[in-house]
Amino acid sequence: MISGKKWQMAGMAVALVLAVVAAVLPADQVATALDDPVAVSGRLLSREATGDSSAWIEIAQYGGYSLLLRQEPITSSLTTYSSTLKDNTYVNSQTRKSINDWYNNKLSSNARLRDYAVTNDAMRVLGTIGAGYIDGMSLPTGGEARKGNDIAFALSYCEAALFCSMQYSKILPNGELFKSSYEARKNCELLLPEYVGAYIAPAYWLRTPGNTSYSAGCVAYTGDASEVTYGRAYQHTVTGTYAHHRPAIWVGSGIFGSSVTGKVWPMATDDLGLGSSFLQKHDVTVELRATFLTPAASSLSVRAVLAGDDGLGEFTFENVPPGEYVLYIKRPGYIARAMPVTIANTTGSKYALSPPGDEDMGVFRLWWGDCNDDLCVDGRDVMMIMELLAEGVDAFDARYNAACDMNADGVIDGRDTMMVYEMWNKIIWDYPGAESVDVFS
Ligand SMILES: [Ca+2]
Ligand SMILES: [Ca+2]
Repeated sequence: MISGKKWQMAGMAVALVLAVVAAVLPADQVATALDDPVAVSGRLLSREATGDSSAWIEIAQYGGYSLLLRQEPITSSLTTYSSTLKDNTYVNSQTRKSINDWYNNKLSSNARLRDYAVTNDAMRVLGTIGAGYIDGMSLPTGGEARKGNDIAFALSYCEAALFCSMQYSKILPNGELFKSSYEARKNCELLLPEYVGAYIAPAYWLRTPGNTSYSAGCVAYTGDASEVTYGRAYQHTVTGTYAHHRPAIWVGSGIFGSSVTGKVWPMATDDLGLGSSFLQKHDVTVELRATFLTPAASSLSVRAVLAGDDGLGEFTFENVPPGEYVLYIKRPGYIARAMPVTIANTTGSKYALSPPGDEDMGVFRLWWGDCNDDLCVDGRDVMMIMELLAEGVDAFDARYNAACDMNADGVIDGRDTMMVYEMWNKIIWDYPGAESVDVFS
C-alpha cells in the first residue's frame, strides 16, 4: 500500500516538473496530448536484430509499439527534396520515393524488420507550418506491413523536434529556438554519419513542408554561418539543398526481444584485499549460445553479479531475440553447466530460467573440480593442481590459475585437491537439465 505521504510527495514532484516546464517554454508551446507517443532514449537495434545493413534507434513508444529511425541514411549520397526543386509536398518528393524504393526493393525480403513492421497513419499527418508541435504525430495502426508504400516514412517536423534533434525552431532566421528533450538529444547523437563540425549539408529531410513553396522540413547538421545549428529541426530548408533520406518505421516492440534472468551459485565473494581484478578471475560467465561450442556474441554474454550473502549470484540478459539457445554457465575450476532454452516470439516477455527438478532449488549450482575444463572431474584435474602446488604458486604469482584455486582463497593447496575428490567422476551430463546437451558441436 502506498502511504498518503508518498502520494503527497509524488504530487509535489509533478507540480515541480510543471513549474519548470512553464518557466522555460514560451506561451505558444503546445503540450503533447496524454495519449501521444512518448520519447525514449536510444535503445539500439543491431544489424543482426533488424536484418538491415544499418542499426536502428528506438526514438518513441506507443502502447506495444516502437518508432524506429534508421541510424544511417539510405545512401551516403546527398539528395534534393524534390526533382523540380519547387514542389515541397512530401507526396511528390524524392524523399518519399527513395524511402519507398528502399523498403520495397532494397531491404532484404526476409529482414527481421519486416516481421515486426506495422501500418501507420503518417501520410494523413504530414504536419504544417507554425501549428505547434503536436501537428504531425504519426501513430501505428497495427496492420501487417511486410511490403507496401509509406510503411517506412520520413519523420515529421514535430516527430523530429520531440524525438530526435538537438534543438528546434519554427522559422528561420527569426524563429524562436527551443532545446530538445534529453531523449531527443541522446537519439540525435547516435545518428550516423557522426557530426564532425564541418558538415555544410542538412542531415535528413522531413515529411513536413516548409514555410514557403520552395522549402521543406529538415534536421540540419549546420545551416547558418552565424549560429551553431547542429541537430536543429527547421521548416525553412530550400528543397534544392542536398540532404539525406532517412526512414522511420513503426514496429511491434517485441522486436527488442525478451529479458532473461536466472540464479547461479557459488560466486567468489572475498577479494582478499587484492581488489576487483582478483574476483574477476573467478567470475561466473553466462552465455546464450547457438550451440554448446559456439561462443555467444557480446550481447548474449554476461557476468553474474552477487545477489546475496552466501555466494548466490544472478544473471540478466536484455533484448534477447526469440530462438533456440544453449544456456552456458562457466566458472573457472567448475564443470561448465548447460541447458537447452527456448525464447518465444512474444512482446516484452520476461523469462526466469531455472534448472528442472528439486535438487537445485531453482539455482544453477556449479560443481567444482574441473580444472582443465574437459567437462569431467578426474585425476587429470588433481595433476594440474599438484603441479602448481609443488611450485608454491599463489595469487601474487604470474602462473596463478584461478581454475586450480576453486575455493578462491588465493592459495593453491591441499584444500583445492580435496574439492576435486568431493566431486570425483562427476560429468556435465549429471547436471539436471543438461542430459540432452550436445557438447561436441
Ligand atoms: Ca577435468
Ligand atoms: Ca585454494
